[in-house]
Amino acid sequence: MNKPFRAKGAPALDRILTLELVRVTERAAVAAARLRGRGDEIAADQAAVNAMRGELNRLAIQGRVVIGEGERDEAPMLYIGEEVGAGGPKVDIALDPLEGTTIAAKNLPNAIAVIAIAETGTLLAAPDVYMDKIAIGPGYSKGVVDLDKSPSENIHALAKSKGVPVSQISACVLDRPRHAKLIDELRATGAAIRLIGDGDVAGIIHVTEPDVTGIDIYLGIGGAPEGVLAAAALRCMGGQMQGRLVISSDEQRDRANRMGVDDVRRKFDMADMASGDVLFAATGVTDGNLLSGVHFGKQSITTHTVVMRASSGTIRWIKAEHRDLDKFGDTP
Ligand code: VTB
Repeated sequence: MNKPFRAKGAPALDRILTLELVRVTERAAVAAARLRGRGDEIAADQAAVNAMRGELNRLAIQGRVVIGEGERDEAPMLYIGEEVGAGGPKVDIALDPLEGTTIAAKNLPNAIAVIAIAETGTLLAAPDVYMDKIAIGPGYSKGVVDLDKSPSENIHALAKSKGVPVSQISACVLDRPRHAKLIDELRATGAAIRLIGDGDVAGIIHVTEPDVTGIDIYLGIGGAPEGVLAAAALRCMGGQMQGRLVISSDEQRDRANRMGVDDVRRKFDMADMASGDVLFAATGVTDGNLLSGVHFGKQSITTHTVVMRASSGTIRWIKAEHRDLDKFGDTP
């Protein structure tokens, strides 16, 4: 396990917030889960956003959304730069009220509601462009895999370090045409590939528990905001991750520059994307490899959440049974 670290000189986030955060993702997950499997991504996402925003505004923080639902001129709720919270210590927030909108709409595994709360100025303000990512779990020596090495080199290095044949390594990759070459190269090594439809935050988290999830490494191009959320999770759980923006137009480069990324070719380490103390919470919307989804019973609703903190390295798995159904608003 990577040694958890406390940011130099800066006070760690109030630990009370750790448990408060659970309510925020629980609320978003329940709202999204009500619309699970209805084929309507927008409605499920909007329900999750509304619920998360309502609960965030009850938290004793003065929060600023750094990674959110979009940029201010698009006027979504929880836009980048939006101030949230009921007042309190200043924090930066990265969120995705429904990560995996398509998988939720199809009721497939691993849709989650996620949030990270960090010391101000410590999260990478990533523009909504693509990011090339690589991630492995804890227990490996630093640098065993690298974004600048070929997929084949990385798989062989990982297998050697794990002490298993390459055929026992399993990689997680987003199922996209842009990954055709990557998939061919990975297959040529003899490694297995888990192709996922969406949800690379969960995909990256899954590398931290290979014995449970069957995933050793995450590779490929997904959203940059999701990359920052995943980096925040890995800072808490241990492991290694690198990411590099994939810029495909001058407009994207300008946007990245405006958001403070001067060198758009920079290879970000997980600690560059989430550099200070950070709290992270995720609640399952649909059943997944590590988190169960929301279950609606006759008299209660059950949620499953992981909440963790980088400075202490504590990881809590919280199964909650909610009996006061009124708190979730309209009942199913
Ligand atoms: C991934 C995935 C997300 O976006 O980041 C993906 O984790 C990347 O974009 O759940 P494309 O869909 O264009 O490949 C999501 O699918 C949605 O935000």
